[in-house]
Amino acid sequence: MLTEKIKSLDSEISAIAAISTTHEDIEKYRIEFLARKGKIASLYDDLKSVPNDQKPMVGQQINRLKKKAEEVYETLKSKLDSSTAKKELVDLTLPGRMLLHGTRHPITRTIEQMKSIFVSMGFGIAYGPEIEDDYHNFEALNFAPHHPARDMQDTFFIKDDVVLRTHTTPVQIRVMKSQKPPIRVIMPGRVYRNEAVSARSNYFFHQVDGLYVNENVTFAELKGTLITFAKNFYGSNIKYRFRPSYFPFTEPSLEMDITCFLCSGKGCRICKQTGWLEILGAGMVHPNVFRNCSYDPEKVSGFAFGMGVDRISLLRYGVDDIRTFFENDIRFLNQF
Ligand code: 2NM
Repeated sequence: MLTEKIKSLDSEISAIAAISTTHEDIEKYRIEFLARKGKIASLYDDLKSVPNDQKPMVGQQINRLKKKAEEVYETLKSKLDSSTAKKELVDLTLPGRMLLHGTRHPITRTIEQMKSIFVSMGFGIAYGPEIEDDYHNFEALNFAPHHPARDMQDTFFIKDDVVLRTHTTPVQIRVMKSQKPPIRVIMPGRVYRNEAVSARSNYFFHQVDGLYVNENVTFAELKGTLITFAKNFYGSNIKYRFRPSYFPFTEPSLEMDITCFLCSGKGCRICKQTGWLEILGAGMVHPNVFRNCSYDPEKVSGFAFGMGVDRISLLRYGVDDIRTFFENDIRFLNQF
């Protein structure tokens, strides 16, 4: 009789084990089977009425059942624990994670705008090395052997005849030596000069240099190109003027000013009360430069120009210290 009861409790436990999942189910099971007045405990009471010669055998059956009932309880509990632990891995009440967005650097933005204007006029884009030899940085560009720009004070030397480029113009030499006219190309890039660092100047800065070489390129075409650029970049309502200037690699040479876009030409601190801002230098490519690139200056002519990017970016974005461009403080960069 008792053996029957043990067997039926056994299958009852198996059945309950298969369907109990919640904390309440498991607690109900514990009370029903394992508590002090539960079904297993009552089996031990029943054992008292079993004939003595059968007691050891039935006693063992009850012990086995008790052990199984306890194991089922532990298993159910640990399943429940691990499933709630898994759920807690995703805490839906947590606030979302902040993603740090990058933004385009103001210097990059200025360069990209310059590039897109020149590209729309048919210029291509070229890049060259920041470590240059004396030949490309100076000699081929018609700098005299003892030109002051070659001085230690202005130039970072890596070796006697290897420098950090002081302008992007040497890239022009590389382009002319590797291509045939017509050439229409601009070169954006970083350049280095051994200067005292201050709010207005840094020991590295950025330049966009341009070159057009073809047959019969005229000074008027140079001016037209620069005016088109300036009106696109600064606004069609600006006024401009050209002043004669000097560069070793161009003859004649000029500098271009536009009306100060901060005071509209009235005169302010930025334009030093002149009403004008200098924005670029340019000129007709010097015959010596053509000869150095094995071009015949009797057959081709060309114009070239160069402009700084950093000072213009300071003015356009109203930044008062050039060094903040290169600290890469995300709070500064996120303002653009
Ligand atoms: C400037 C001003 C004037 C220039 C000259 C050349 C080259 F290589 F073709 F001769 N490229 N860029 C040039 C001319 C650059 O920067 C202020």
